[in-house]
Amino acid sequence: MLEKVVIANRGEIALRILRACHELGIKTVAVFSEVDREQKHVFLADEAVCIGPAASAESYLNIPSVISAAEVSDAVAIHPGYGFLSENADFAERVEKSGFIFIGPRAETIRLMGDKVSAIKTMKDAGIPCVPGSDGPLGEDMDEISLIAREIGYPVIIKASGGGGGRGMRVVHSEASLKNAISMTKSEALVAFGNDMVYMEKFLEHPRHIEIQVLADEHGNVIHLGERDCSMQRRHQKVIEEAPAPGITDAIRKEIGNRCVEACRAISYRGAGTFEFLYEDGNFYFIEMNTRVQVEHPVTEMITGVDIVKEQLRIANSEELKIRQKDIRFNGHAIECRINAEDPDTFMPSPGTVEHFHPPGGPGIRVETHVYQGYKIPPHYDSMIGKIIAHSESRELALARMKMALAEVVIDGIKTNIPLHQRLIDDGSFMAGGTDIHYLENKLGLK
Ligand code: MV4
Repeated sequence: MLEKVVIANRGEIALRILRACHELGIKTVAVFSEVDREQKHVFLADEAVCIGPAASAESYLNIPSVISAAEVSDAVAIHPGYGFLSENADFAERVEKSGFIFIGPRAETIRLMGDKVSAIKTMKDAGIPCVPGSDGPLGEDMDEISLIAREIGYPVIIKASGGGGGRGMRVVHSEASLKNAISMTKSEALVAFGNDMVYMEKFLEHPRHIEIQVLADEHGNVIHLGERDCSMQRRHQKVIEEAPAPGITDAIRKEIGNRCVEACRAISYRGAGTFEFLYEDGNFYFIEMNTRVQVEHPVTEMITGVDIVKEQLRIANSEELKIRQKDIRFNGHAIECRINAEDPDTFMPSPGTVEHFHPPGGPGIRVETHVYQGYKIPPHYDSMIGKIIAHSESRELALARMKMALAEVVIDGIKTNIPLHQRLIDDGSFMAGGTDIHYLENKLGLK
């Protein structure tokens, strides 16, 4: 097995990775910023290295600092978690050039998927259904572009190739506003991503966000672990995720899952990955691929029994996947609520000291958090402080377990979004299942 791994992240995912490493007998090196010494995983790691000041740009995003931590600790590999450097192809490349294993796909795969035009082209060629669109970057010829838009039919959406996750997009409802929308998106993209390439897609008005989890080893073995529904979101921040997605039958799952597996084979994908789709009127439309472990991976783990982070570590150790597709069974239903240190009404961050903390428990309840009583949540990072996952044999029972878990939690000293989760878990439409990506924002707007 890998001897020693640097955990290049913080918070709940750093703790999650540490637990997986220790289960596999791997030594861990925590890296932390000056305000992060008191984190739970820093105490539990075999070694810990301070990599710089509180500002992410000078610590968790500082490539030389993170690589130095691997050098001084004699580690063999670096796990990037999610966010920060996890999808930075230059980081992956420099990790490997420095003689360490990057726990994730090859740098060229990350680069390919980071550029959305090349990601979509690659996936379309590999047999993945995509949104009708320009099939490549938009050029200079407005007559040609107008023609494409007319063929697709309005509304269309202009997206920056360097964007993703909701950054750099503009919906266009008519030909009159097309030219201006393109030039605005291009100039914003140039500033934000250093690249003004844009492309066009049909704008789907009421889709759900459904994603497929895959695992691939470097020997050509690939499996899918089914789908997650992540439609419950606000401003591109997911709030609740679940698996399986309501209404997705075994036959549909098999069809789209196998296509993702085939696409991974076609590009010699390695590691854990997620195909993001918009799902509307019974059809899947690929939009992006994530080349990292995701926040919501536990819902998939609960229904499949597969430990995705341990699989990432084994794959990075050049092992063959031991699990075959025919061995994967989808068992029951899992729901995850992301707990944020924020005002439940204004969504403003609420950092501070956790004065009292009582996590929920009982059958089918899993808590992923680095928070403990007395822990001081710093204001410098994302407000997500943990996740509650409820698993049961049916969606209805998983919801009932989540409702109890949310009632049990005590977190004093800071504000959290738990009251929002309590409203959502009791919302008639959410209880029925299958709400679209606009549901939460509409509900909050009507309030
Ligand atoms: C879309 C779309 C509708 N039609 N593309 C937003 C995030 C990025 N991953 C892609 N996004 C969207 N792309 C077409 N052709 C609607 C969205 C979208 C969205 C997608 C997933 C989850 C939440 C969303 C919220 C608003 C818009």
